Amino acid sequence: MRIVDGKVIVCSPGRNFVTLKLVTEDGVYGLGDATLNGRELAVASYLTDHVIPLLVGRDARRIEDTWQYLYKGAYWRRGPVTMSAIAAVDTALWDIRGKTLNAPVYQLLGGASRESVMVYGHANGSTEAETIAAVKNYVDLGYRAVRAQCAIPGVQHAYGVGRGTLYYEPAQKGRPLETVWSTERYLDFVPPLFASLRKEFGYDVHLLHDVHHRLTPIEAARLGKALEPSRLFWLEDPVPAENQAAFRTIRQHTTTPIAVGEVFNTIYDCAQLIEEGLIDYIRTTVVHAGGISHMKKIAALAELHHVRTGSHGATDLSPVAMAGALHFDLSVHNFGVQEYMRHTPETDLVFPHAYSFEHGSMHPGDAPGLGVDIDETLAAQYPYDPAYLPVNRLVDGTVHSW
Ligand code: GCO
Ligand code: MG
Repeated sequence: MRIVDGKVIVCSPGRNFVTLKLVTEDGVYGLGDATLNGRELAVASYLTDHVIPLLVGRDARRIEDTWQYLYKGAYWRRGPVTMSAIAAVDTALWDIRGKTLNAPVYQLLGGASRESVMVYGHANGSTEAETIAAVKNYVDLGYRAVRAQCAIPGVQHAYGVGRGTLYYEPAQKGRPLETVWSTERYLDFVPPLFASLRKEFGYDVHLLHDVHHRLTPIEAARLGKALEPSRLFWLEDPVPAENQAAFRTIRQHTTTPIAVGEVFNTIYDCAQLIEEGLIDYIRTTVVHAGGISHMKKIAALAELHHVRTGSHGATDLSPVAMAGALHFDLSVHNFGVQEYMRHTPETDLVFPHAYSFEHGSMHPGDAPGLGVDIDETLAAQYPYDPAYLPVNRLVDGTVHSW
């Protein structure tokens, strides 16, 4: 079963998405998400100019061999652009395999390890009262896990403040928005916020929080400790993870569970954190971490060390990535939770899909392959619309992690 054609579809139904479509000689096609927020066209070019020409003529069934061929064969390794491109190819090949065998992808990955996968939604507010109301909205929708973020008084554009109720979108047109950050104000504000949320909702709902890479290890340790009475499901990206040994400091001081990995690309980015038991949840995704094949390896390493998965699932991951994530989540034994930020109705129309949400959980559906398609005619009505993620500065103007 030879691959005869491949193309990259870039569209913007509410936000930008890059989708790879691979076609075989039998006319079966598979899809892969290759969206890298704010750097979309770099991956599109990597695929169109360098990868698709190598795929034409290859056997679509040789998924692992193709992965290794693209990874080792490029000589230059890792990085978000390379790994998102490889991920798209890998995901598209799993889609083709499932369609050919008339089976949903999760059945090819070992079958379901659970009935459905718990997801968490994003509750954002510009005041504590608004965040409480946003959490209530998710609880009313049936969610059993909710991430809570709030604007910080005196901090302009603090991370996580939404635009609209269900569709949080930080990328914007034109030059990047410049946000301002104060660690002092943040550290004073967050523990009482979660105390209020627990007072309001009790302990039956899982609460999560994303620090978005902004603290030092000792600051993160202090926050984790202060949040212990609120029993978070996880504290996400407390510090930037380039220096993984730094997580030892956090671990020595707090039992608040730690989640890291949405910006990781390979198992090598995860190894130290997992092997030293420095984290509890690994957040890599099929789109940015080498596809379903590579995610299986990360999950297997994590399973050895009691680390569970908690894949990134923001709106900048297309429904194709969401479907891939759900097949993965349903099948791996050490699944923890899946992030689920709803796509806009425009996006859902461009990418019709079989996955569904019920009672705070999702299921990928039983359509053959990934169970997601792209309406190319409709996609063509939404041309690429350049947008950037914000850039963050400290109060004195120093550039800080966003
Ligand atoms: C999350 C994330 C996102 C990212 C976004 C960047 O936990 O969902 O941190 O909201 O900021 O994916 O493109
Ligand atoms: Mg995050």
